[in-house]
Amino acid sequence: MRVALIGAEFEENLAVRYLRGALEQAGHEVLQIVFNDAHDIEWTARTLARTGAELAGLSMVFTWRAKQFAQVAIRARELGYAGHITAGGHFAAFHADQLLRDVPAIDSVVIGEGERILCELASAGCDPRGVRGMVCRRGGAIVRNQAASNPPALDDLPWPPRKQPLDSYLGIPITNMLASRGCSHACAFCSIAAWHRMCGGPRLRLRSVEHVADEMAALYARGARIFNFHDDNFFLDDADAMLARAAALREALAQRGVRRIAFAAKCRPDTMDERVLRVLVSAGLFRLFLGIEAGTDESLHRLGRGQTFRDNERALRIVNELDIHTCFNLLLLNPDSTLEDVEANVAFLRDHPRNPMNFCRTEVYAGTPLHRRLEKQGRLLGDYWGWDYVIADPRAQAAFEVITPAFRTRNYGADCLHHLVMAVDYEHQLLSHFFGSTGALRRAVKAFIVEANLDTCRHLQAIIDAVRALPERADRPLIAARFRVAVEQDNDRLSRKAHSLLQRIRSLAVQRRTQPGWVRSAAAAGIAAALTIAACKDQTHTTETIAPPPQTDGVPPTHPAEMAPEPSEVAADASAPASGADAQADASADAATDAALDAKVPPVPATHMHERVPPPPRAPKHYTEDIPPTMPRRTK
Ligand code: B12
Ligand code: SF4
Repeated sequence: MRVALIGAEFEENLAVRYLRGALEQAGHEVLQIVFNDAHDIEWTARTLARTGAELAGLSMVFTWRAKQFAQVAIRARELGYAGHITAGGHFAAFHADQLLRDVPAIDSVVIGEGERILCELASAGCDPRGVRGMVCRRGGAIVRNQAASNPPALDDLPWPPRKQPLDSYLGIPITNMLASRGCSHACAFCSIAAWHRMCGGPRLRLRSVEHVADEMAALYARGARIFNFHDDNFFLDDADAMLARAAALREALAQRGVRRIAFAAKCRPDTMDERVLRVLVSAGLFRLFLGIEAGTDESLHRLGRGQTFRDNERALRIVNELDIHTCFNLLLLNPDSTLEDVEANVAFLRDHPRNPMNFCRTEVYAGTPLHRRLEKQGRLLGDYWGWDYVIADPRAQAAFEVITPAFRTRNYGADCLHHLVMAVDYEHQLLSHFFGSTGALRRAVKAFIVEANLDTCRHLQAIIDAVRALPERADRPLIAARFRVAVEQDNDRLSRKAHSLLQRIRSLAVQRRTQPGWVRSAAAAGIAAALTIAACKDQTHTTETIAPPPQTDGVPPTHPAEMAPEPSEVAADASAPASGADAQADASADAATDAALDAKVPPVPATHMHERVPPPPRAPKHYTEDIPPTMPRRTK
């Protein structure tokens, strides 16, 4: 059967690719349609309508994009698509009844991991009635079939097909992996814990070390040298068991001839163990996404994180001592934040400025304890396409209404400043790992991270101070717009620095790769072949993006960002903060930067460098090896 799978693909979408692997193994022909942007609804629907696929699967994982996927289904029907449309992924599964009630274009919904269920649906000729794990319409009613369990043995699943050719950074091919599914924790805001509760079965399933190493070795043979692990928590709670698993992985990779690689993983601060990290670093670990989430015990408790402020401090100290590129996100605002707590979180950021970070408000996802609590308290606003809420403390709510629009271009979108900061540190770490950096470049990179973070703290503190002094009925959109002017001025200045650093990093990488001595040692380390394979590939982003808060259709508050005047409208306003004080603020930021660096950043032996070679080309916005948005290949 011909099956079309429609999903986002910002890196390699492992959800879609695992499904594709299972369907292809069962003998089906799969067309993967990449749908990354609301502007592509029409193109995606047309492409689907032209495929002639008997079965179409929508990967509705992200809540904030769910409506766009529904629109694709509706538009494809208008264009005459007559195949069976099923939807899967977190959003679809949590809202199966609502989707089937409200979107007639969708025929059925899959609850749970879809490999087996989708194959059964295809073998049943797209008749969902006898397929476990499906919800569908029958007569006028919505019927929920018997539940299906998630695949218990991950080693039995076929490997997901990867991009051809692989993406690359600094010319080094990168791919994405999973060594486990699920998570043994249960944070109040998290979809993952809720998802595994809904799907049943064990909360955490591990692949065997041998199976992971086999897949990595196969990808290594294809040229992959950077492995991005998407496990929700790569580390086990039992540190001794994790130590054994880490050592076994290192050993298994060595036995399979996997030499110089770099891999990235996610980690909770309280499951971090220095012994484990040392083993993993020796196997190639170079990057961690650390679940800091909040900078005070009060917030951590409210978020149900089960970790403390001390765990966060300890974890940051260890990763920085081991020189692992580590970034984190802070849920700066949550439904019960007080202004004092927001300020304490900003103080945490100010005290820990060495790692790239971003921050946002805690969003509410279906099935989570947070969702249940707000629902019980009658505080949920909006609808299931994107829940909203008002923070209980009006001053914290006021801070949110000012911070979100003021930081829109600093926090959101692939090219925002905080992602640029992550990209600078990420690429520099890769440079150091594979080619070697220089002392001067390293110092410039680390100083830049501190400068950008302290600049963020300075603006946040200014907003908190302003909010504290505001009368209750103050015009928040206007105040937000004034702060936005100030933040965006600094965005421009810092973005220029970021791009200049990226240029230096990329130039040095290109230069090192072509130096005769380096080529010899790269050949010895097994990197040269990978670089040859990647020679003409673009880069994609590795940063952890954050989605903006939902734009509520229903009850207030109207989203402040929508109401904020453009910066140009208020730029001339003499009372706008910071513009006159820029030089002074910069000087104090510089002084703080220097102090933080002097105190903490270890020196690196200097080697020689040159900076003349142009950087590699930047990534196109869309990509798939099957159907790029601008060039539909297959028609009926
Ligand atoms: C990798 C990843 C990303 C990558 C994107 C990868 C891509 N798609 O290209 C990046 C880093 C870019 C990213 C970004 C974001 N992410 Co993210 N991300 C993940 C992560 C860690 C792994 C996804 C994955 O590969 N899973 C492995 C596969 C095998 O599992 P799966 O996705 O569940 O897929 C199975 C089932 O869901 C089902 N299924 C899925 N689709 C379909 C379709 C059909 C037809 C069927 C039948 C079945 C089916 O079958 C699949 C195979 O078993 C998940 C967490 C997680 N564990 O899933 C979060 C997660 C998906 N992300 C999440 C979020 C919130 C975001 C952000 C909004 C960040 C933020 N905090 O603001 C951004 C938004 C991105 C964007 N611009 O749209 C949330 C989604 C919550 C929600 N309900 O909306 C998750 C669940 C994390 C969480 N803790 O809550 N993310
Ligand atoms: S540790 Fe991470 S994946 Fe696990 S429940 Fe908490 S937020 Fe979710």
